[in-house]
Amino acid sequence: MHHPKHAALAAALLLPFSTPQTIVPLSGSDWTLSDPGSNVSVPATFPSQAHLDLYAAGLIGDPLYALNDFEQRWVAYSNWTYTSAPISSLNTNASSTWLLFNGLDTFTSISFCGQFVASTNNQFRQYWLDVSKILSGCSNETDRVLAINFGSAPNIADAIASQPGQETWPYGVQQVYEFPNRWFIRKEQSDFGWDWGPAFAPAGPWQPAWIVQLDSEEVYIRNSIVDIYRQGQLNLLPPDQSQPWVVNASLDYFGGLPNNATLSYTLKDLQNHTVSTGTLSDINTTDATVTGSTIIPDGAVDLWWPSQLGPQNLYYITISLQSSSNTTLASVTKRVGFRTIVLNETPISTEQLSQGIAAGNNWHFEINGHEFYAKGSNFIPPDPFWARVTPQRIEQLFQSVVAGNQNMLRVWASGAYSPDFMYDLADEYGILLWSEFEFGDALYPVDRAFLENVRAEAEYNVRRVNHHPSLALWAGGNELENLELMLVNQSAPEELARYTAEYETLFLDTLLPAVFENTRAISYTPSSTSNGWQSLNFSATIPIVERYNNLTAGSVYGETDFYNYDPSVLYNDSALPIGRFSNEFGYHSMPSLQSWRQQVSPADLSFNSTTVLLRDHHDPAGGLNTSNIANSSIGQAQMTEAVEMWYPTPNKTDSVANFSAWCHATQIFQADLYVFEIEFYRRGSGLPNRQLGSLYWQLEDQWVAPTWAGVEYDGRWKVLHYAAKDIYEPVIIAPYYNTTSGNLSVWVTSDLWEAVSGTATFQWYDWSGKQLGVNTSSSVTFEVGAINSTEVLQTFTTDVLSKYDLADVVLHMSVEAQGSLPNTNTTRTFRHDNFFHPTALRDAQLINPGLELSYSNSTGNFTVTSTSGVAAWVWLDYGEGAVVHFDSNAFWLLPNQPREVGYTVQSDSTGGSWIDTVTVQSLWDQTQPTTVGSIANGTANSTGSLPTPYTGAAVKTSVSMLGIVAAALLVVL
Ligand code: BMA
Repeated sequence: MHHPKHAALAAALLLPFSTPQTIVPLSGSDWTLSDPGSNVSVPATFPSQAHLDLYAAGLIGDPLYALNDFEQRWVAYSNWTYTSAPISSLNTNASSTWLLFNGLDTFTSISFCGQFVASTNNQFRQYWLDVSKILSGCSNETDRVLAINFGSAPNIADAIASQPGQETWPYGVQQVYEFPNRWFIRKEQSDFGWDWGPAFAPAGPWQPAWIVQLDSEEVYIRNSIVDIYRQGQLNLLPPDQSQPWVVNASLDYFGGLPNNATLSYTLKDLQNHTVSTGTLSDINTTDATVTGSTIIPDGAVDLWWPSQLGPQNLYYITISLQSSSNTTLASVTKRVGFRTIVLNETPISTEQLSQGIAAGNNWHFEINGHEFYAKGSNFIPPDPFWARVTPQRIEQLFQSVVAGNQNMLRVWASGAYSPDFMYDLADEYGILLWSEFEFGDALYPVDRAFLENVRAEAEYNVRRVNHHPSLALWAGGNELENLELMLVNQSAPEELARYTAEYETLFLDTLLPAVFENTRAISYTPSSTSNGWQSLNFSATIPIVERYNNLTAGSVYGETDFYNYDPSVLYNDSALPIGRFSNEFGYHSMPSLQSWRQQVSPADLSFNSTTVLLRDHHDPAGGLNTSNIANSSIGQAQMTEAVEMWYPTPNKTDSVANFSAWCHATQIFQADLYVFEIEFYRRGSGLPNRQLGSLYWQLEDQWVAPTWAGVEYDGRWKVLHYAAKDIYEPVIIAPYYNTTSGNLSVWVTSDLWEAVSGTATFQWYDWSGKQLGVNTSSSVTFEVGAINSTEVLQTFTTDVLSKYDLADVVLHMSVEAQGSLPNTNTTRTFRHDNFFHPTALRDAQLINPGLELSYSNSTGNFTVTSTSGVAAWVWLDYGEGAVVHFDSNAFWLLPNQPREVGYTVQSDSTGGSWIDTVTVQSLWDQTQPTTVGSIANGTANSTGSLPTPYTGAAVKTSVSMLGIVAAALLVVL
């Protein structure tokens, strides 16, 4: 299904080609970075950002190391100039010469041949600047130097904020992380700090640039849009799937367009067979665009589907611009897919009501006319420096996404618009990208200049990425209606009307047209999270009227987000919000010891070391800096409280082992909480709220710090990513428990598109693994409808467990069902296991399960066996130097039921010897002063305290990567 070569091919095709233009790419290493103010001048690359070149030149250390987030502030407060070497190979006879920048971060003053060209002030816009006159007066080749001066974004943001008459907002509305005033500037908002990241406010030419030279009657296509939709389709409304496909294409050009130009197209499959070809009709030409459309003959193409819902069929479309005499002036090739994706927010219909769905409005996605359950997470900028994010890194991350049974990512709103290669990879892997304009957790100015700047940014990006079938939605921004307007209402209720009107000026009057005037295929919602639209009327200039809080009791609307840092919410169903879709929820956890070692010094490896505290950016009330460490301890305190409330508290003799055990314990809480929430949301697919999506916060990290991520900075999976993979299986079984009443029910949930029948089985144990004769059914057959849930057990623990010690009972439940994934004909067995324990694991009578681990060279699998009890949260760990994803991990084991575990190596600098560093432990190990075979114990050796040797089954003592003897429980068969 996946063809990596296509990404490279698509990237190569992005540059439009045409006849005798001169196109000089500015990418390369012929650049210098300087700051006259501080006398710095170093070699630079292009594209880049100043920190990266300073780091490469050895002038600053690794920005992500230790406290460099604070110590490198001077870089953000300086102005940086990127200067090219003299640009040869320019054609002095060209009729026009242009500078084309795909992204400048952010405030620039550009000069060429020593002459001022232009200033720019938006990281997200494309700029094309006519320098013909300057070049004609620049006869000396050595003078043809391009210099781009980047002003300090924090300084400029402050200067804009203090302009007389500048807009202000009520107290507490604007979320400040490290540098203030981010809402005045069009730059990645998290560059000024966020609760999961550092604040570098980087500057530089972060995207490629070119010099383009044209003859008269030559054009250059700087951007284009291909919009594919069903005839008659309107944004936000489910289209008629029996209608033919319309392809609407529009080219953005500069240069001299001859009169009466026309457009034609060729559609090819990936094997280069022509599927359809013809001319576009309804040609409309302006001084900047040429637009036309056509209908693709019936049956010519196969549909594109998200991961696990069908194949990812893709095609190449070439749009050619022709002169009246039929010479090709320019052409653009884009890889496209044929699908409809709609965010359906329509009122609940009578038919839906008769199915038991609660009144209100829908809020779910439909792919090719089918409802589906959206499973996924939230994507944040994968690095504080986009200029160094490679397609390989995104591909590795996306491999984790699909391996984790996810089909949708919400590309969160305060980073940068995703590069084309990211959409290309999402097209190939079948990952829907809910994409957002870059506004979040603040209200924004609405002066004309700001709005015009935003409009240009939105148009460029909407048109640039619209052809990707993975594009699922445009949302205006993050937490605007549910948080920002609510904060206004709290601190200045009398101003709510004014700020709501301003909110609409930007998010309805400005951004909505940027979507709807360019595409019919993609839905728009002004805010994630919201209660959806109240009315939708395409004869109005702005079709959407938002619902806000016009809610009818008993009805269900919109999406929910949920954050509660009181850890007692775990297992408390009544704490969770009931909506149609959950777009973010979460709790932070610590990264692994192996990750910490990559970015902090050995001396800082303790839970509350100053460095660790200052890298915890959660809740920095009043701002974060080295002098108010107290603020940073809020996040650490929340994680500590969660562990202490629910699990045996690690108390290892060795300090590094203790640090590692604590990091791991916070990850178990995080995973437990997310699993509990996902189980709750998924069950809702069969309840009146007809819940159809859960996207947890957050997919991945951009440095090593306590955050909400499930995938660490180098790609290693936290407990969360394994646990989410398990609970995002198509068919799951899960317990729901009310501690007060003792009401225990177990439900099967399926997101397959056909009803499936199967068997659920139940067996109670004590922690030693002895089966208990608890009076509940041992097996139940069931049928569960398409994207639905059904109860398979209901009992009261107060009743059936009255004779038992609640701290010594565990219920194992499992489900087996026959079915098939959508759009496949293969029937297979879907299986899932789960465990229920009526008390907190802190109070449970955990015993040493006597875990054994072996590795078979012939199968390439590990085998884990519990020899003497029920093992909770079994964890396979491995040393630094590799990134390995086990097929399953963080699972529970019953005694003497070995589990084989395969793995995928994502990267390996150990020459395969990571296998010797693999260890296994379970929650019981947290109760021990030392952890058998853990990597942390290897370190303990170096400080003199030997780990307790394992004395169970035959062991091979192996040498860990650090050259230290670790009692790895490894038997090589
Ligand atoms: C929500 C998100 C992010 C934030 C996360 C964790 O607020 O939208 O802005 O990072 O929760 O606090």
